[in-house]
Amino acid sequence: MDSKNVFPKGFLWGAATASYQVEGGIYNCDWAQAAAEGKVPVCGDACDHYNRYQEDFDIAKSLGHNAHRFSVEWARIEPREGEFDTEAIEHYRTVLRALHERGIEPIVTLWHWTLPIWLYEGGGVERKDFSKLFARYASHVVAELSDLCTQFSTINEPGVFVTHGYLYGCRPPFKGVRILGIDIEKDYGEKTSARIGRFSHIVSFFRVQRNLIKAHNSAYDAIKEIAPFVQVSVVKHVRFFVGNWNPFNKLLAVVAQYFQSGHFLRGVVNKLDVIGLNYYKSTHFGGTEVFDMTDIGWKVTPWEIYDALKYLERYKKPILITEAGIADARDKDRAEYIRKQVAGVARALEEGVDVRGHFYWSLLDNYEWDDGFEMKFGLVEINYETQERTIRPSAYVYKDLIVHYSK
Ligand code: IFM
Repeated sequence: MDSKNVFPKGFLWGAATASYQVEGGIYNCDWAQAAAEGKVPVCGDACDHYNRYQEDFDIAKSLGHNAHRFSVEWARIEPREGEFDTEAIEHYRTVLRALHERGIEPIVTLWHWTLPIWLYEGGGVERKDFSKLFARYASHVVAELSDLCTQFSTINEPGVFVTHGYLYGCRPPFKGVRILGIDIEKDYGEKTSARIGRFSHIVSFFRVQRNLIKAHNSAYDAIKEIAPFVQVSVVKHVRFFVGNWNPFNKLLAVVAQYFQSGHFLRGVVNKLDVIGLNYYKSTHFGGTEVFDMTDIGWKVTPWEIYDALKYLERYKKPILITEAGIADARDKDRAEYIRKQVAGVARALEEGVDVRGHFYWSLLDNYEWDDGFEMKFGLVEINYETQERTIRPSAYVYKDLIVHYSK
């Protein structure tokens, strides 16, 4: 390990989760409905984190984490349009207190993809008034929680939400795009028969893209009006694109980077205190290099988190790495992956990039959306039959890095 410590004092170290993927018992959202209709895998009890969060936070603390990112579930908080559930809010207040009791700083994501049924059936993100509905929900949550948490992210990975739901059509609302009889699909194959491929869905795709930008901006204003002291971020998945020596490939990389990340960020950059970076993969145009693959089929290039951070530097905002991780059921590559990833972050810090925290995805194995429970991203393995938690060896490697860099 490098002896020079470039990580600033107060750097946040931890892991992330998302409500639907870990809590269990959520049946009034679009994904639960899609599962009941056989369109996506059933989530059911997931990791039962809704009831076992104390045990899970004890584990996080034992692993040296001083911060934790999680999301609150819109369907629990606003189960009917305009009706806010006080018990759900009280639950999340208890969760926040449990983190504070362990000296763990929380960061809350307001919306990590799942929509309450009333909203989904009423048109979802395509609705004209989506941004108003989201801003009302976001400001309600912040009003209720901001005495216990001062870091809120509005939307998780807006780009992934819109491409999977409205281009590939493998996730709710399954609106795939078909052009001249050809389906635009996810690069590793379509997994659902629920997909409806139509040319007209291209209109929905652009409408949702626009509405997500509007929703973030409206939520930012609504939050700042009631709690100007909180830090508001958006969580952006940045896929790093690189072209080889060929000028055409270089140009392709610039254009792809703009459409994958730049377009959305340009739309929200004036209403952002912090940028959340989710980094998982890169695309090499024209390269011949062969890379190892993770269980989910993504190239193993953890060091390129450095390039993603350098790319985000242009927005001149502090950056939190809100997710970065590997699907690795046998835990054979995770330790090395984390080491290289953290080295990439250190390199960016050394060059002056303002990185404030690093959250590994994920604390626990969990429901990986249309891939169900097969993919294992967790520092902690979950036995879904017994709900037994087992800390993976790589989690201790992450702990050693945290201890080393927190000195
Ligand atoms: O599990 C997801 C998470 O919900 C959003 N970011 C990527 C993760 C791994 O695919």
